[in-house]
Amino acid sequence: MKLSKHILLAVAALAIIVSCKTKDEKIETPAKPNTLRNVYEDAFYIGTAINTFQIEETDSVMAKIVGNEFNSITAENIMKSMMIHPERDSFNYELADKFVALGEKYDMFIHGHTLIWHSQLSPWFQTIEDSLEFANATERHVKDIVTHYKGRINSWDVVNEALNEDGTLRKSVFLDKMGEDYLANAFKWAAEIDPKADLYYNDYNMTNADKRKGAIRLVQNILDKGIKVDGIGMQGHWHLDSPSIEDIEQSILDYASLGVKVAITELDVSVLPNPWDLQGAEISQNFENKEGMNPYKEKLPDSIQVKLANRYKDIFSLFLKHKDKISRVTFWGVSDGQSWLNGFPVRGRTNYPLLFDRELKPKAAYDSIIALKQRFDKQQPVK
Ligand code: 9MR
Repeated sequence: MKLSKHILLAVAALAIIVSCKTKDEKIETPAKPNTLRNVYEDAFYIGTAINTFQIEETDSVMAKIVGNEFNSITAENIMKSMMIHPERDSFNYELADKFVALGEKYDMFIHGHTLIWHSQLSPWFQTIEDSLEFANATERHVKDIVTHYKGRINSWDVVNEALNEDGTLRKSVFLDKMGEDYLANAFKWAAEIDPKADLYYNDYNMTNADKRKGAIRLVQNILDKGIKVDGIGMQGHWHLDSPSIEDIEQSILDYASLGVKVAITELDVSVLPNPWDLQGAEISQNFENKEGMNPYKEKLPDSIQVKLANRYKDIFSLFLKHKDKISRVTFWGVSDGQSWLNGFPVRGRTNYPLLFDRELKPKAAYDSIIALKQRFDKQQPVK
């Protein structure tokens, strides 16, 4: 009698344990919401560029979008030399520290933009006459910043936009003072400090044949010196009809053939007229706002919304096709209201280049790339 009571108790306890376990298992594996970062998790990082108000999470809706939708961040402006190293002898890490902390809070891949760039350059660089002194100050610039974030920033744009459109080296204070060596040295200095961080060369118009050849030469020269370059960043400031998918594909293949990763680092698609056929992101170019240049002041017509969604779908189909070569796709901002393309190459326009609208609602372009990946997953053979 006593024994059977014990057996009964044991069976009951076991039943409770088993039922709890089943419950726990169910709790442990809730379906992940279909956000960009979740849906593309097994393909490549999905990133966004963020500014101060996003870093400080002042808008709760925006903060939710950044945290839920993206698993990589780039600072749109606050890590440029002018901001982070304003005086020769003083660095200003306050905002950049908050940027990195935000990325850590959301378990993100954190990208540093940018160590060496001729634009938004801290004025003190231009005041150094002596070449050796300039090289030493530049070395300190690179090394101090990389040291500060060692082990916390996952990849760096070591050099940004060093090329002209014909593939030759852009005239800049760095080229002027240090010669071509500034390129290899910048990569060498960064690698010496944080060998685990991925080091990128980043530029716009990387689909143009001459510039592409120039970029390949530039990176190959550094690799030939035994200095590491981990990746090439194609910025991706594109338009509804250009560049062609074929040119984008050829560029991805050409860059990957160097044995480096390819990242799409600043993706946006302008929907506005581009009468000068201007490509890229040369910010010294700015034109007057002439009649007809700002056709969608109030609202984007449905027909263009659909065109944009299809363009994004085509671009992402290509990225998925080459996902083995692509490390990260980063949008240059979260919402249309934030985009630099409202001011370039014509000031004061209303552009619609991103995935979230001015009210922070996901656009048709957002739905199209989510649906694309879901279809893609269904077609993949189950391993
Ligand atoms: O989006 C950035 C914009 O807010 C700044 O005013 C501009 C100033 O240089 O830089 C923009 O970002 C650029 C990036 O740092 C490098 N590639 C081109 C981007 C668009 O100009």
